[in-house]
Order: sequence, then structure tokens, then C-alpha cells
Amino acid sequence: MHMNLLDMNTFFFRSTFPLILLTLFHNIMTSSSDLENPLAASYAPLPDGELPAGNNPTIRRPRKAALFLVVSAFLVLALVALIAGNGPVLRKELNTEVAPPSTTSTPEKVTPLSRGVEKGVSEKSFRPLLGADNSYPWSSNMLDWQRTAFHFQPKKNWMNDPNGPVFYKGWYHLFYQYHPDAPVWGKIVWGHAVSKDLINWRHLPIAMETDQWYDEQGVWTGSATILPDGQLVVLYTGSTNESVQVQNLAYPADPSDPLLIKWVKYPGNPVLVPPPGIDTKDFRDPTTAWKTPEGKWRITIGSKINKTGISLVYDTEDFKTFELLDGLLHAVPGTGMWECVDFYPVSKQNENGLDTSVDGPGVKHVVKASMDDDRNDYYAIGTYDAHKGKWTPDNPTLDVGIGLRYDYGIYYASKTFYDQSKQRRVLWSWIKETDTEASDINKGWASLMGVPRTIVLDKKTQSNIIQWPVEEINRLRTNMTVFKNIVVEAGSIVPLSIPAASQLDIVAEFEIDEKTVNRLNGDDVGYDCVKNGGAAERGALGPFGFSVLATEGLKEHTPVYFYVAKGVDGNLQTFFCADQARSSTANDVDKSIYGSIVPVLKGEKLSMRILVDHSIVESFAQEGRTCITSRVYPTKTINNNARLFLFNNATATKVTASINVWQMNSAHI
Ligand code: DQQ
Repeated sequence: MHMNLLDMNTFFFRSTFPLILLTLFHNIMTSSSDLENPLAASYAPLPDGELPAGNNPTIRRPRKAALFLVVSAFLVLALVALIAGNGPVLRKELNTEVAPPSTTSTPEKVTPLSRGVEKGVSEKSFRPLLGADNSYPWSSNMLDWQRTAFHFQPKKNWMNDPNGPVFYKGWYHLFYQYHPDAPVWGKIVWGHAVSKDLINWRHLPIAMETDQWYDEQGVWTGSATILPDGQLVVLYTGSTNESVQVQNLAYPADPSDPLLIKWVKYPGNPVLVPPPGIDTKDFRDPTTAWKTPEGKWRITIGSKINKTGISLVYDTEDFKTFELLDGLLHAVPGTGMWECVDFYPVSKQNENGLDTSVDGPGVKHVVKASMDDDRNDYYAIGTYDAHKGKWTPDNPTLDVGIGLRYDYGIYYASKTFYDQSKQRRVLWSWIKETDTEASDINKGWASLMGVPRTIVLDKKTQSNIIQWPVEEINRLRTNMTVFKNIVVEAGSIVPLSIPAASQLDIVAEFEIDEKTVNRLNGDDVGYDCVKNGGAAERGALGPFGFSVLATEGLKEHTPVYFYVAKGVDGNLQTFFCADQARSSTANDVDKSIYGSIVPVLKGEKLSMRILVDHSIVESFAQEGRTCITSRVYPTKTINNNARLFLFNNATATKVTASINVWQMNSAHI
């Protein structure tokens, strides 16, 4: 490459100068004394105004802070100059888009390139590689039909993670990541809704806006904690005016208001800034606090070091000053950034949920983290050492991020809370859209919340949790149709005569033919819902199940099914899958096949439950051991065209099914 002197200067300014500054900055901030002192902050915030005296929450050394301010200012000026001088180049790089489609065939799922810093950590992640945005001629009738009847969603615009779920003075509160100006990711605030029953909702004004320097780029995910005297506190991540991730404290302006309409941000915010060694963009999503043996409060916050996903632990007495523990709650190499970490106890003996602070011999602890790299929620069950603030998985081969998932479909950034009114732990989760952004804009909204689920430890296996739709959802059931002992021969399909099939609750049990199973030589090893050919691929003992949101001639349908595999050792393995390959005739929506193994214990029948709600299908196998959430965008099974079929695509076994199907009323949302 040839360069003249001017080019050389520009080159030096663009590439080397910022590096020198950054190195200087880094050296100052990671001096050995800093590393010895875990409390020293590597990031010092630059508020618009003065911090109120006495409110500075973390211990910082004045000399270092001054030096930091000088270097930061210098760095900011240099970067401003850099951007001003080279803005177009920088902007062009940031706006790099996925290549436009050259054909209109079925899109492949890709990890899209980010569209730039003005987008962000939760921007839409499904963008078809092939098939132009809005290449399918969606009619407004089709798009309108996608709006659901009993899944929570705001009236319009973009939603992502559930935040600070809590039961307070007789009301369930759901806050959520919300972009009030458009149905795409943007400047996120906390939306807010309340309910008496977790099903019917009343929308309230925005709870927290981006009105402070420490959350100017977004009021991001956080959690609520109820203190012993009934007071409520919230910790949330703010993305600052410089896009640094910091933790902030907020509380109700009027604690006697059961609707919690007005919120106050603590004047001493931020209460936590990224500690040494943690990148300023990898420090987010504080959990609900729980009690330590010393009577302090403890929280954990997700992060990463290189490619190792980690969860930092802090103790506090007042939610204003925090002490970083030496060790981590947990770390798993190779898993990348941990978002929305959740940590809670589950009882080994009974079906009640437990308050987050409960500990002791009758308790196991769950760690859940949302993997930024693959956008799935993983959990593991293990043992918590409260004295060290450290958690160890029962089975290291099924550790967080490499083992079990809450859900094998679309399910992300989930969060639980303890519902003290019904002694249960309830799980909320963000269900994204897997259509195009253009469709979201035409619809005027994007994303749903999954139906809230209760969580308990599976007492039979002790190695997985069980998730089940909250009992209140049953109140929407109406018009039950019962099908008893229907025998479905291998390779056949049975239409189920029900009045309408777009809002359903289906509960079914299946038995495969024992004689056929015994006769079979085992060889069906290595089956995989995702890698095998979906519901069309036939084996001796599967697939069988339901086709939901189906047209009469099955031009569109979404099979949810079991596939039983007999290994060479004679043992059976059961898989639970959902196949979206033919869920829509549109070419610009996700067509993935989802699923995983489901434990079936001796003496258990195969059972599944499916909630169908226009553009979402939530499926639960074996009472909630394995779950799959699909987004489905029908073009034909709209209005009253949806049908329900029972199918058995196995080559050898017949299947006997007993089914209850309810129509579901619409909730008030
Ligand atoms: N969404 C929030 C972040 C969180 C991410 C921003 C997960 O706090 O890490 O909207 O979806």
C-alpha cells in the first residue's frame, strides 16, 4: 500500500493515536493496586451535573479519579475529532447490512451483522439472508391476525425483556423493555402493566424514561426486591450517555400506591460501575437480591471475560453501596456474555416455590443465563455455598450455557419472581418475532411475552426443572372437546373436529404399541430434532403428535410431535420437536425445526400440552420437562380456516391418543 505524507498522518491519527490513548487509559485504570482492590472502579462516570455530595456509591481514589477525568476528556475530544474527520467512513462501517437477497426461496437463518451502535444489544436478531424484507405480499388481514388473544403484549411498538416482575399490594406488576416510538429496537424505557391474575392486564404509563445521563441510552433490564418491611427497590442497568453499562437504584415515589405509577431514581446513581477487568459494555442485568448468612443483601450481574461467561457477585446493606466479592457466582468458558442472569432456590421436597432468600438442606439452586452469543436461555441445577457466594452445578457436563434450556424454541431474557400470594415461582420470558422487520413495521408491534409459567424442581428426576402455564390460564378455557382412545395407524392422519382452532389449549396422552417396540431391533441412534428432517422424516416409532394451525389440505401446518428412538442397547429415547418448515407459505419467516430430548420415566405415558394463540404455539412435554415455543406466521390459516390434526408418521407403531381440547377465550390485554 502506498501512502503520501498526508495519508500517513491521517492513518496515524485514525489508527495509532487512539490506540496510544486507549493504552494510556488502560494502564492507568489497571495499575496493580487496582487489581489488588476489587472495589476500585475501572469506569468513572461523567455526569452532566455534579453528583450530590456523599452519594458516591463506590469507593474511588481521588487522584485516580482526577487522572481518569483528564484522560477521559482527552480521549473523548480525540474521538470527537476522529469521528468529525472521518465520520462517513465510520458510519459506513457501522451500517453494514446483510447482503440483499438474490432469490425468493426459503430464507436461511443467519446470525445477522449488527446494524450499528445506535441499535443495540436486543435488536431484532432474525433477518432472512435470502428473501427480501417484505418480499411476501402480506395483507393487512394476515398481519392483523398475528396479534394474539391471551399473550401479553403492549398495544403497539417494540417490546423485549420482562423486567422487575413482582406481586405488590394485591397486583402483579410487569415492567418490560419498551421502545415507545416504533416497533423496532431503540431508546428503551420501562413499560408497565398490572394484573390481578397474570392473564388480564391493564396498561399503565411508562414507569422509567431515559431522562438521566446514566440511562440516557436506555433504561435496561433490572429486577425488583421486596424488603422485609414491605418496601420495594429496583436495580436496573442504565446505558449512559457514553454507552457505558452501570447499575442504578429506583424506588416507588409513593409506596402506598398499589399501582406503583411513579418511580424515583436515586440521586446518587449510578450505584455500580464496571469493575476493573470488565468491559464497559459487558456489565448488565442485576438480579433480585437475596439474603446472605451475615444478613446482608446479595445480587449477581452477568458479564464475560474474553469468551468466558461469568456472574459477578455483590453484597450490600442499603442498595446504595456495594462490595464486590472476590470470587464469582459461576463462570463457564466458551459461553460468551451472560445476559439476564437469574438465581433462585427450588425445593427438593415440595411443590411450593421459594422466596429467593431461602437456603438450606432441602433446597437446590438454579442458575439461568441468557447467552448473548446464541440468544437462548440456559439453566443448570446445583449447590450454592452462601459463605463463599459460589454455586457449583450438579452435573458439569450440563453446565449453564452448554446443557439444558428452558425452552428449545424462541425464548429469551427470561426472569422469575417469587409470588408470595400463591407461594410459587413464576417465569416470564420475551418471545421475539421471527418475521421481517418490514412486517413488524406494518403490524405496528413486535414481540410477545410467553404465558407465565410456574417453576419447580422435577422431584422424580431431580435433574431438571418443570415449567407449566400458571393455573389462571385455565380460566380462559371454554368448549371442551374430548377424544378418547383414538387409534392412529402408522402413516395416517386424523382431522379433529373442533369448532375453531386458532386459540386452543390441547392436553393429550399417547401410547405406542408395546409389541411393535419389543419386536424392533434397536438402531435408531443419534436422532436430533433440529438436524433430522422434521415431521416428514419417518422412523419406526415416530414422529406422531398434532398438526396445529393447519389448512384443510395441509398446505400450511405446524407439527408438534414425539419421536421415539430405540437404541442398540434396547433403551428408548424420546424427543419432543416442533417443525416450522411448512408453518407458512410466506418465504420471509423463520422455518426452523426445534426440539430436544425429553426424559420419560418407567410407567409414564407420553404427554403433551399445546397452547395455540394465532402466531404463537407454546408446547410442553411430560408435564413441562421439555418446552418449545414457536412463532408461526400463517397466510392461509387465518380467519376461521385453522384446523387441528392428529398424525402418526411412524412406519411401524400404531399410536393410541386421548385428547382434551379447549377453545380459549381472549384475555383483556
Ligand atoms: N436486553 C436489555 C439488556 C439485556 C438484553 C436491553 C437482553 O439489559 O442484556 O434491552 O435481551
